[in-house]
Amino acid sequence: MFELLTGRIKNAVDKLTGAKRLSEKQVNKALREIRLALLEADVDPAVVKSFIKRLREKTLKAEVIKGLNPGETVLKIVYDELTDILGKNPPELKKGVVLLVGLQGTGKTTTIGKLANWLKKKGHSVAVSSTDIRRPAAMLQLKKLAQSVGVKYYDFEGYNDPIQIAREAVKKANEEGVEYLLLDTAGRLHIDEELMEELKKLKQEVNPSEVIYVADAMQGQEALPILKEFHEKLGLTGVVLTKMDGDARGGLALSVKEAVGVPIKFVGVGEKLEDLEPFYPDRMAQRILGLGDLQSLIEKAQGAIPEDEAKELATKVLQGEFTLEDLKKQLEFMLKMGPLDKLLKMIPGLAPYTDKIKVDEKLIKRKIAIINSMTPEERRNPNIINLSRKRRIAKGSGTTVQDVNRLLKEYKEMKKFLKRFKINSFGRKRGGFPFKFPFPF
Ligand SMILES: Nc1nc2c(ncn2[C@@H]2O[C@H](COP(=O)(O)OP(=O)(O)O)[C@@H](O)[C@H]2O)c(=O)[nH]1
Ligand SMILES: [Mg+2]
Repeated sequence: MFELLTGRIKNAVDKLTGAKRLSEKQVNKALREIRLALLEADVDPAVVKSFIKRLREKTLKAEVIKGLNPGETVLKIVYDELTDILGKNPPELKKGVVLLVGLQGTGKTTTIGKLANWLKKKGHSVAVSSTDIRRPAAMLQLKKLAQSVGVKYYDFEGYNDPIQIAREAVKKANEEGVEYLLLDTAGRLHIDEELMEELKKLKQEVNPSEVIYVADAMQGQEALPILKEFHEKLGLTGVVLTKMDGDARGGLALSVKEAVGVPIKFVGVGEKLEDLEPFYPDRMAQRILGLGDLQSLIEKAQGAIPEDEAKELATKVLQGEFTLEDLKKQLEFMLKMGPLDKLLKMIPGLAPYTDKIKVDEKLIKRKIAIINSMTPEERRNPNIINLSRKRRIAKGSGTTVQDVNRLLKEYKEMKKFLKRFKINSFGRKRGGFPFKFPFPF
């Protein structure tokens, strides 16, 4: 979502490289480009204005930082300022009743499912309930989500008073001692008085620890005035930006904190339960500047692959003993980490190139199926696989002999590549990318 911005900012500061000192003329030129890039990324114009103003003041005052060139110096300043407008503090949810509010269809119910999942994984006790009496289907939607996450769902089917539901849900949560009660609310297509009154009363009733506004990133700047109104009436404590996986330009993410004064706490990046990321301003700033987001990547990797297994795999790779069994593990690991293109964007330096890397999960699944259809002996030593075995394997995995051949060829190439890698010593940069992707996507 920030690809365009990433490329443009980098371009602007790259031009500063080579100069010994930051001249006003040069700085102005770079800032002009950054300003345009931000506007094109749909950042709120008022936010852009104050951002550029601060950048100019800081940049002109700045001495070139020791060890950095002028371009890098400015990049560092841009990074600090970006972190600032993105909100500074890491996200957290205070224990208690968390009220989710927003317009219809922005992703409130889905986000409750995702948040419940996130909190549960962190070891918290969670219950969810819905005050959305306007659409019975909405209650059922939340009930199903709660079931798949495995958290308590307080059922108030047939009730027709949101306030009463909220009161009883809070009472139940207190009795059962749950740490978080996530409360869903009804939305509307537009702001209307009736909804605002209902939400105000709800807030009074439950005395929430958090009032979270769920905004659809695809709405762009149009979301800002609505957000402001919700904030004035309800006193929001945070924002979740959903649908950041779509083609939203990211401008809203950069505008919310500065324009409304409420921090973004999470972003939704897909329809599945796992598609929620805590919003870390510093990491987001790194990502926007194309510096990658290593921390998020590491956290994801740690969740997806047990540490022992990761070490074992790394050792094998280093020793050049990379079997088809290991390839399978790696493919499974990729699936668990979620959509690969999202992941690749987090790798430093790769962000501007990820559009060119096509990722096909179906293909990965097919490859896993092929390896699954081999005997353990064949996985250790694929040379023994003859044509008749290839036919069996293809049949067993629902693929063709060509697919099997392709996988074996790719495996051989990977192995060759890894051997070379080993000789060149792990991690040493040889110009360009520190590594190439020999993987089959
Ligand atoms: N692609 C994508 N879709 C989302 C995301 N969050 C929610 N949705 C979809 O948006 C639609 C509306 O979501 P819902 O939770 O019912 O919205 P609500 O009316 O605010 O409760 C559903 O089809 C969701 O699957 C997201 O982060 N990414
Ligand atoms: Mg809903």
